[in-house]
Amino acid sequence: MHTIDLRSDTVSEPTPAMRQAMANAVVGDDVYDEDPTVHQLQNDAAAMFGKEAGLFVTSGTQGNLIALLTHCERGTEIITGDKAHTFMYEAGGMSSLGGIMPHIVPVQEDGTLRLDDIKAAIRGNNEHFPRTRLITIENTQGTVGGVPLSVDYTNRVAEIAKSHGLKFHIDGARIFNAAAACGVPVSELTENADSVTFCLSKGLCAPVGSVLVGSRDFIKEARRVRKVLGGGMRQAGVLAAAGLIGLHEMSQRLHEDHANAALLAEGLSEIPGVQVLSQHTNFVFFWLEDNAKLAPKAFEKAMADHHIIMRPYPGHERKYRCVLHYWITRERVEIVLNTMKTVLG
Ligand code: TLP
Repeated sequence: MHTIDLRSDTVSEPTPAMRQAMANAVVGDDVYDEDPTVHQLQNDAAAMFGKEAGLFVTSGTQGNLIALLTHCERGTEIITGDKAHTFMYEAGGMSSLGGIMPHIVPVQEDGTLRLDDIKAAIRGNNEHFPRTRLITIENTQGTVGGVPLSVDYTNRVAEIAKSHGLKFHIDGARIFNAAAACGVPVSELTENADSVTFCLSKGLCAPVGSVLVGSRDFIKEARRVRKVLGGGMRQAGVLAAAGLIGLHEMSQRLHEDHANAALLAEGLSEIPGVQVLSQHTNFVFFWLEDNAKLAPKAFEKAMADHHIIMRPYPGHERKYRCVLHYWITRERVEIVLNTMKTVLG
């Protein structure tokens, strides 16, 4: 990658090893359930997450939607964060396609939903109310800054779900970042969840795809829902081959991205007109102050002239999100900092 694109880790491109594996992938028709590379990815993911089965899906959005549609009937309700990706950035799919109502509770600055808020949102048995079916959390929590949620917190939410007969889904788009930050295997963060979606195409660098994991029965049904959504893929082993490298190799190096994020945050804090708001895992948020030498659009243009792409967070003109990934090396972080010093100095 020639430009330094800090908008998201979704822009990360496949590594040379991935391209090689894709070229050599053994494939079959996965709608016939005959693609050995997809099988391997699904089985390896399930094993790593401590679940019985996995399903290769096209995206994180599709994985979350399939999970919700599989767990919940029409007219039921799920409890989710008011800043959760499922609520804010999935185009209302759970409602338009599944007839599912989101019951939102506030996401706290530390990325959690208050346990009391979750309990209070669970509907009682009253014919006027929709029925609560599921609780979902997001780990890492993106909108508040890529904050990792702990094993202890996750287990507490799981306990609430279990004691009320509810399903528990984790949007683990970046759960390997959470695992790296918490210093635990990913299975510890997912042990008590009924289902988890995680993305191969963000920090793990695969070009396409996510995996949904859960029980054998759940995945069997989820496979049908994926078909309904037009998500059955044919020789998907070409994509799964890259995913396998993401799962086994790239998942083990995310602490490097976290260190680079810390380096970026530290450097940004010394630049005039820049206020660092937070740094967690591979996310850095900063504020371009009113007294900065350039206004947002001019700043973005000046950076783009140096082949560096930065964008404010949707709906926040001066709040920028930088997301670190494999292609943003330490040297590139230094280039970003030096360029910003020149542009804003
Ligand atoms: N997030 C994207 C944008 O959609 C905001 C990003 O650049 O961060 N869950 C979480 C927590 C996510 O951050 C995302 C993508 C998804 C699910 C959806 O994944 P995709 O893009 O594969 O559908």
